[in-house]
Amino acid sequence: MIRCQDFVGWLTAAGVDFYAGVPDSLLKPVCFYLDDHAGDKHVVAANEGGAVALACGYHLATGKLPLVYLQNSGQGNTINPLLSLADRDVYSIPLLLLIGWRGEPGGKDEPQHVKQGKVTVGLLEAMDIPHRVLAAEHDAARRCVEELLTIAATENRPVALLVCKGTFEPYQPKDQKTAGDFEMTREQAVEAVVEALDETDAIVSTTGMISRELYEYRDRQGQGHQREFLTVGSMGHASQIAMGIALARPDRQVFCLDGDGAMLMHMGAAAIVGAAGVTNFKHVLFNNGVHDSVGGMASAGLKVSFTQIVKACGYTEAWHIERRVDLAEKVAQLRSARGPAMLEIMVQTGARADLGRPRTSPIENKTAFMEFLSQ
Ligand SMILES: Cc1ncc(C[n+]2csc(CCOP(=O)(O)OP(=O)(O)O)c2C)c(N)n1
Repeated sequence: MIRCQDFVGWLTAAGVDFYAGVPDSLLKPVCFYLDDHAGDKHVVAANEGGAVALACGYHLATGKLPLVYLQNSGQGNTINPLLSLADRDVYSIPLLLLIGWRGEPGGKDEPQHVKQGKVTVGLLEAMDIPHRVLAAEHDAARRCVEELLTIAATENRPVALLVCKGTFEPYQPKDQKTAGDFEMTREQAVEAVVEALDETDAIVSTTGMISRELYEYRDRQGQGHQREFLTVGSMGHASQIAMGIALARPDRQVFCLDGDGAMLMHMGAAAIVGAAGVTNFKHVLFNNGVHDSVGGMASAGLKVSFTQIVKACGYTEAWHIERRVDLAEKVAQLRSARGPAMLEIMVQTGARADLGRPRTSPIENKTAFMEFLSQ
């Protein structure tokens, strides 16, 4: 395994001093290390395409070679700026992509990672991006990094390092940046919201632990999983899925259970929901100020006012609550409001250590959900 300190040391020696990305569980030690050591030269971006653009901007201003980190789920978000901005046929900008390789062929992973894992290398090849798998052994890893950085710098082009599970040694962050000191856990809030809904209400839940907590809640209640669509991949798109459903079924209340990291990832969606005035669209945002599902790296969630943003986008109502006693009443108000409307619930970071994962397949989930919607 490689120590983050060594890895970042090799980068620093080659002149890399700017880092942007979206957190990933395989890259957790590096993300936290950068947070502790890179100061304002480390930006957690809204999405991976934004991270590439930030890196390009840094290069334009300094001539230096920046690093962009991401989970391979975000590879799609990078494709446009990689091909139409950084590519040698356009502005020819050198940068190093550090990609956590979920769904690596031969290993076992969640369904949303399987296809992406298979095509990760093929996509890099199609984009003509030189790449290596980062070796887990110190000297070999240093050579990988140095070789790629030399290619990037001499040929002025993006290059990529693929990171397999267990490549980096765990890193203990200096201070556990628990974002806020809130009363409710996310799981308690998810349960209380879902409990207060009607049997005909449809739910679209976001990527990560919110969906996992919802799934377990239904299991415990013996209620089946037909009432919710779990957005297991496609981070940031839950609200547009919910809007599509809400437009097609104006007779049903449609609830999007979102996370702050996911909402920030494609925040333009709020403008589209608000401008369209989708009255049966109800947005519940569980804001813990971090990307909890991949390890708890900070998002900008506590630094922006989601309620003001969505109101400015045309939502009719937007409430913000922190206390458990306010929850039931506000969910009832949200349910009866003429939307689009939002309830933002501030929650603690972290989850139960024994939180499970859906055992039904995505296609089973889709089939049951479509059947539920057709009734
Ligand atoms: C495009 C994309 N980038 C990154 C990821 C990895 N990922 C999965 S969940 C998650 C964090 C979600 O954070 P948030 O929406 O705030 O919810 P929380 O986990 O804090 O409840 C990330 C970064 C992904 N699945 N897809």
